[in-house]
Formats: sequence, structure tokens, C-alpha cells
Amino acid sequence: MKFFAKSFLVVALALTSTVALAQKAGEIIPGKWLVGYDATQRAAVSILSADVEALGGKVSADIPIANAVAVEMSATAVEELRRNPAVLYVEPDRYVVAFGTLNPGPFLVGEVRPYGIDMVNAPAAWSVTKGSGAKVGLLDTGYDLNHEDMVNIAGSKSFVGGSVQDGAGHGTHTAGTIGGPENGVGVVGVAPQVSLYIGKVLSDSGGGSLSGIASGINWAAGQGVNVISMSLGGPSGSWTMETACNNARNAGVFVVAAAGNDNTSTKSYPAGYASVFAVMAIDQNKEKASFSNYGDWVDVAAPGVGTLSTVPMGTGGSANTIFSGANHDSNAIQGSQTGTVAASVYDCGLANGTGGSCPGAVSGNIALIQRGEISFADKVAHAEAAGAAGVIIYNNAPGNFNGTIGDATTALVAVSISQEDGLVLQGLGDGASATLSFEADNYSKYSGTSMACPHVAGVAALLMAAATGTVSVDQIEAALINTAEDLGSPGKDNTFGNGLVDANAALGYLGF
Ligand SMILES: [Ca+2]
Ligand SMILES: [Ca+2]
Repeated sequence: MKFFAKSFLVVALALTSTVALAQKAGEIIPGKWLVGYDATQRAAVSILSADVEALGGKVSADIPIANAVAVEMSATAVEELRRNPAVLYVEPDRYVVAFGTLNPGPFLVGEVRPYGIDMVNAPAAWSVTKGSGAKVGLLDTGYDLNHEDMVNIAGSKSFVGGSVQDGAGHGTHTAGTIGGPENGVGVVGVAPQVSLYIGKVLSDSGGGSLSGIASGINWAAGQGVNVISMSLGGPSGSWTMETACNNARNAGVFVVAAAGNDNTSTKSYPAGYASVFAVMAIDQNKEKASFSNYGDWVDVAAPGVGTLSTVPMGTGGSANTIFSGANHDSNAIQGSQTGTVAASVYDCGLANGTGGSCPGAVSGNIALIQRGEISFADKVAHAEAAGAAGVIIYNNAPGNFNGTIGDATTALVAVSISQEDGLVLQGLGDGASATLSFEADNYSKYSGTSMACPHVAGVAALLMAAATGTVSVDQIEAALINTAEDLGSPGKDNTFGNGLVDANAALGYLGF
């Protein structure tokens, strides 16, 4: 007994440091396991739990919907546990991650309807329903409970310790896409009157575990949700997570998940399970997002590039550039200071010393620099050395871009603009006036299949709200598939699945 207690302590300490060090999706979490039992042997769970404790371990979560328990114990003790006749399987618990990335964004005035809401044709469906009465379980990094553009939250629970307060931003972002309310501030979601059940299954670093996800599914299904949205996953399948998804779906829950961001046709999970509706990401032009996973296992496409939504209060960044009396689409160069600079603009060329360098007059003013040849960090450093007060880097190809100065630091405000806007600004000549700003904000643009998934969850919620229990999950799925706008090669294909979801057409398909 003493031996077990000691060895368990060692495992627990090792766990703490490992969690802090690496959270690569699919990696085994040392000392944590998922133990499945036959569905007919629910009564054996107490015997199983006693056995786990006798072996020096502990049951950390009971997950009835997966016919499994999560346990913490040593690998040698697990070998003993496998001999218990109630045990169907033992699998290692693994890391699971969020499928979204930050992309500091725009300048919000009043309430904005992000482009994706129109792309999935939600507003056309709002004369029938805005989602009132439907319940969506959102399993993510939690939610900012102090947000000024707060979604309608009907329940919440943390599976990673602490409160559901979102320190990552990812969960607050996906929540806003599903259910951002029409209240005159921030954004509007796909289903602005839907009720959300917030399950925090990912930590503030964006990582979680199979056991945490399965526990979240168990909780959400128990709350009677109509839809579960999971913008997360990993490359490893799991009996426990698959059983949880299958049983949720069998209980009448439409389960939606993001396909993943590795630009591969290899399945990620939970999206890869047959019982889960898999969503890939497209951009504003209905082209495949460069990062999006794809394949014959993908069901539909939805917008997920530069998606504007809520982030925890004050943690977003809004960049803007004003010249010739108009706002111009701007991104903060990652590493930029926040602030506003109103001054004259001087052309620094490439700021590499050969393709151009900053003139003396740039001191106290704004450096206009073309992208290319040297790093953004070096461009910003050269402008700072010349005494510039701010930096605008314009693209060397059409459109805007996202840049970073990496590990370097700067005292300047630095933003990027498109090639088109940059050439216009350059054409105004040295000494032209401009205002550039990067201010803390409550909204940001993120990119990822994580952003595509909640669009589809919101559409499914609209269908569920209209149907009020008269339509099965199979019919919801058929409606989404059969009314999706075909993209790419004719019919279902391996890039876009059945195509872009259409909320209004799907409602019509169901007779609403
Ligand atoms: Ca709003
Ligand atoms: Ca197609």
C-alpha cells in the first residue's frame, strides 16, 4: 500500500510538469487512462472503481455516455486492471487541441454582421427562427462571462479545473459565431437567440484531453442540448470519445466538429467519426482555406478564414489605417505596440538599405515600407533606428497579409495594409497625412476550421429550433447535405464534401 501511494505521488508530479511542457495533439498523457466497460455492465463500475483504488490509482471522471471511466494510475497497475473481467478496454488518455489561430483584426463601429453569417445564408432564415428554444453545447476553452456582447448562456461547467472563464479567447470566439445576440454592439451570430451550454474542456492554453472532451459530451447531452459543437480534436482515435459521440447522436444530439488545420486528408477526431458531422473551412471567395483538412470523410464546408467574433474583453486588437479620409483594412504586425499615431508618411522603400531606406524626415513620423527581401522584424527595427513613430508595411502581392516580428520587440505601432492601398498611399507622396492605430478591443478575426464548425452548429440549431423536436438528427443531416451549395468538382468531392451549408435552403427542405 505504501508502495502504491508513493508511486502515485511520483506520477502525479510528473503529470503536472508534462502538461506544462508539451501539448501536442495526439500525444499520450502520462499516467492517465480511459477504461471502457460493456454497455450492459454499468453496475460493475463501482467494483471497477474499487479495483482501481486497490491498485493505487483513482477514478478521475465517470463518463456514462462513453461507457467508460477516466483513471489515473501507473502503467504497471494498468496491466493488473486489464485482468478485471468488467474491463472491455484500456486506452491511454491523449492531448486534444483547439483548431483556431489568432489573426488581429478590424475596426468595429456599432454592430457588425461578419461575412460568414451571410455566407451560410442565416439572415434569410431569421424570418422563420433566430434559434430561440434550441440548445447548443459548446465544448471549448470556456467563455468570457463579462463580455459586453454576451451570448445567451443557459448552463456552464468546467472540466479542466477552475471556472469556465475563458483565458484563451477561442471559446468566446466560437460562441459569438453561434449565438452573438442582436443587441447593437459587437457581432451577430448565426442563431442570435439560441441558448448555449458552455463546457470548458480545453485549458487557457487551448489544450485538453480525450477524457475531458468525453466528460463534456456526457454533461452536454445530459443538459438536453440539440447540438454539440467541437472546434477541437487530434490525430488519434479513441474508443471512449467515439462511444460518447455515437451515444450522444443516438440520444438525438447533432454532433458537429472541425476537420482540423493540417491541410491533410488524414482524419482528425472527433470529426472523423461517422456519428460526427465534419466541417472543413473555406475563405470569403469560397476557396479551400490553405490550412483546412479535407477528404472523403468531410461532410460540408463553412467560412473559417478571417472570421470576426468576440474575444475576452480587452484582449482583441483592432488595427486601422486612415488616409485620404477613409479607413483602410489593416492588420497589426504581431509584436506591435498598441496606440495611435497621426503624422506624415515617408516612403522607406524596402527599408533594407539597398531597395530603399528611411529618409531623415521620417523622424517623429510614419515609415511606409514595402514587404519583401528582409524580415518584418528588421524592417521595423530600421524604421525605429531612423526615429519613426509608426510603421506601415504594405504587401508585395495583392491583398493584405499577417506579419510578425517574432521574438523581436519594438516600441512602435506597426500595421500591415494591402498592396493596393500601399501603392495609393505611396502615390500621395512624402509628407501625406495618415493615422494608424492598434487598439485593444473585444473582437478579433481568427482563422481555422474551428471558425467554420460553429457556423454549421448555428445552422443546425436554427433547424432544431424550427423543428421543435419533430425532426430527427438524420433528417437534419440530410437537409444540410442535400441543400449545400456545391463547390469544386460537381457533386460531393474530397475537398469540400457536400459543399457550403445554406441555412435557409435547409429550412425549406424540412418544410419550414
Ligand atoms: Ca451583438
Ligand atoms: Ca463539389
